[in-house]
Amino acid sequence: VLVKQGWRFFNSKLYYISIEKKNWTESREDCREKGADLVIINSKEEQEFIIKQLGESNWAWIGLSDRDTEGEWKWVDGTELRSGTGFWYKGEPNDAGNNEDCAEIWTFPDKKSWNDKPCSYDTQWICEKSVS
Ligand code: 2F8
Ligand code: CA
Repeated sequence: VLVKQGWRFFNSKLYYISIEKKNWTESREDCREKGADLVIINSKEEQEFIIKQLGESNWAWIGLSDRDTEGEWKWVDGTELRSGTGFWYKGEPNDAGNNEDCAEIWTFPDKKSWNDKPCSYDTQWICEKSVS
């Protein structure tokens, strides 16, 4: 389900939900042009807020990838996601086809969690920035 494109406010941060679709790198560039970056998800509350904004049965890029070192998931601010943490769907990240280095968030009724996907797929995305 598509939502209205634009900024929303949550816990002192602004979140941009795209309706357009771009690959992970171009999505990130769009965020940076907006003075933001792809979203970093630090809590269950933030995860749930984002899921609500995206609407059901949707998916979007988040600011997490293991492009530098396979299996080492890193946020766009350079911090590492400790292995065994985060909100991965069961069996994910599976690096399907040895080609899945970018993370998306799923909002399917039975799968509200993260998946790794080829970075080249055109996908909606979510930016986050501080309120200044
Ligand atoms: O079953 C999980 C699997 O589903 C898809 O592959 C069939 C996803 N690929 C894309 O969305 C491109 C995989 O990333 C996912 O692991
Ligand atoms: Ca996957």
